[in-house]
Amino acid sequence: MLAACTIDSKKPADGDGDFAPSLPPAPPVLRPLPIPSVSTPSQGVHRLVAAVGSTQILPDINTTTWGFNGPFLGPTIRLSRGEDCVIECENRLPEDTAIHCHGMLLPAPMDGGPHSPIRPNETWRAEFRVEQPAATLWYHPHIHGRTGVQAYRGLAGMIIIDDDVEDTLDLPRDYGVDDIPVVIMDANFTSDGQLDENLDLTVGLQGEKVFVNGIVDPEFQATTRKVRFRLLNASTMRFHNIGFSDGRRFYSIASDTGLLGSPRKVDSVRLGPGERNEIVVEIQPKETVLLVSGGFPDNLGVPKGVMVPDFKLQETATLVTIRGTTHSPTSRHDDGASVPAVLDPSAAAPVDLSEARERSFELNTFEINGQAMDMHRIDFAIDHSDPEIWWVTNGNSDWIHNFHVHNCAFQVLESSPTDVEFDAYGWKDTVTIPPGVTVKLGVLFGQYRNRHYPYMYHCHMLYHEDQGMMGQFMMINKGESPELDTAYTQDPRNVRGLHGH
Ligand SMILES: [Cu+2]
Repeated sequence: MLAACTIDSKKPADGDGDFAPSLPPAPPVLRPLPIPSVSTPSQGVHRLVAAVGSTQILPDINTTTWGFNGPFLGPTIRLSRGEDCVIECENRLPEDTAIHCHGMLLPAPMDGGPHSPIRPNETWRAEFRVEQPAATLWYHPHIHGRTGVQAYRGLAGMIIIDDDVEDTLDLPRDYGVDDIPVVIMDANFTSDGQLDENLDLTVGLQGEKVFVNGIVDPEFQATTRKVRFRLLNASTMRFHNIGFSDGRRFYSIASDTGLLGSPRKVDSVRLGPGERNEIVVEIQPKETVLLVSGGFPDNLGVPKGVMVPDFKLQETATLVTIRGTTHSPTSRHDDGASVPAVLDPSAAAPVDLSEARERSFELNTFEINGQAMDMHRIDFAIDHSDPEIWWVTNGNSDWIHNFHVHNCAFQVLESSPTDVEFDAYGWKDTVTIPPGVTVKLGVLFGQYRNRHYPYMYHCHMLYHEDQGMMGQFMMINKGESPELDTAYTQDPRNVRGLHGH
């Protein structure tokens, strides 16, 4: 049995009051925070249609974007543990896509990775049983080489899993009222208000404008004192250090793949691309406070002057202006911002890794263990049902990477050597790895077997992933050997620019 997480000893104490962002001026025009609709299954099927549309990310400017069931982003898919679910996605885009449920434990053919392309005018179907705890997950494209630009254009949506443990806790859960999805993205705009897709060869598609649920400068009217925000960093490359304009403390209650064992009182949470965190904060009647991306005082370990301007690690942005109203009693959660002292006890239980197989991964721009992604190469196969220990090293001395593994949940057991703070609490599927740092992960996998379809592990900075920073593993039965039966090659004729060129 391993000792409990040792990472805490290297970090400042929780909520130590050092979150003090210098903020940009107050936004001039505020619009109500859009709340993505909740998908209603039709005859048991959650149906997504990916298509080109037009939306006003910036006020009064129509921008051509991509979305599911609408011009930008997609509906929130709400699922319950134990449920048999069906998700269908129709591709009305001018090029191939693929839809991956990020953080979901499911059979490899349902994983929606690069081997499950959806050709234009085709529909792809995923069927699986939800077999994991309550969590905030999301769905996004995963077509090899085009994931970054497709996500940048707006293809992303939230998935909320409910379960009996979460349901018994006194937490805000009235969707759109006191339980608020916060999908954070960024983009650059051309002079005529279109998405600027000029690729920066250092940082890919990373934007000056940061926006939430599809618009810049949103305003949220809090009608209860206790509000839960489900934070999703859906940026393709940008890291966010998220807190409040007055440095107030709040509770972090969940990480990527589920509730924490107990809440953490903090003044900021750090999210790399793809990561999630659920927070609960108290909002006073009639007050105004900003949810902000506050920048990283420690540059996430990136040496000053090297990549700092490019990665925007020092830049701040207002995410949401929050106003407390007079608190009409619309919710039972009107008793201040206390949260249960115990959330999910099983999340805190140590995992027996005494028999765990160990693997090592070294990340270097843009390779993993010295190899770039090859759709035809299976990097390794797992033929047992035990947890594994993965040692993941960022071999770059001045680049960050953000490591993600499909069909699993992991704990960050140790990290070395660093004084850099990054969010490594609870059960995760994606972890920031600062330059030169090694993390030790205790990994639990979904237990489906398939010798024809792989799962992916990759850097979730989507430009890095698209450049080949990805590998493939299979979950197979003992004695089997992997045999990829798809030799999917993207048809270059299907890859077009946003505006048809
Ligand atoms: Cu990377």
